[in-house]
Amino acid sequence: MGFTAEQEALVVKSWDVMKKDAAALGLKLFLRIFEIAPSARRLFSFLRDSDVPLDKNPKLKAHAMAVFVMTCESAVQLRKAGEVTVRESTLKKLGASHFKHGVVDEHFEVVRFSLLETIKEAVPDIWCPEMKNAWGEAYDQLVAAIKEEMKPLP
Ligand code: HEM
Ligand code: ISQ
Repeated sequence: MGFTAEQEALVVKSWDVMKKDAAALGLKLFLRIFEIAPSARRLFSFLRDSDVPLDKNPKLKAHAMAVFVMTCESAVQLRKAGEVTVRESTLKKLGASHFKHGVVDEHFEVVRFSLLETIKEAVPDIWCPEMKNAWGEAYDQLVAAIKEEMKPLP
């Protein structure tokens, strides 16, 4: 199925509303993930090596933002190019680092579910099945591109 201009607009519109609350959203996303998969916490070095509470962790927001921003960008590219065109070197790096940190299929599912729930709570007034599909599809295609590169860097 191709990605339409309407789907792109749904993703971009909701991200525009959400980004001013980026810090709170990022925290919510992490909390949701660890509620479902507590063991995933150990994967993140900046959480593992730190005793400060999650909401005080300086790196947490930036990391959570990467997932929102890259999924949103993926939606824009899918509409324009019909495929995820994150720079080749970036995808290789993402694939290699997620491979190295021990990320597996189940983790991608937990993050997908958590991401969609977080967005739903952030934009309840405009949330609809089409919006859920658009974010879900953009995420799936981005993940597929990352998974293709999930091997050690040469
Ligand atoms: C690191 C994006 C899915 C766990 C990162 C980084 C980015 C990123 C940009 C930092 C740069 C790097 O280390 O390569 C994404 C995107 C995802 C995704 C766009 C899906 C669309 C996941 C999933 C997990 C995960 C499903 C597992 C729960 C990690 C870990 C790191 C990381 C453990 C390293 C953190 C550290 O520095 O210790 N991710 N990620 N990621 N990601 Fe993801
Ligand atoms: C995946 N990779 C890096 C950071 C993340 C933050 C929140 C949810 C998923 C993530």
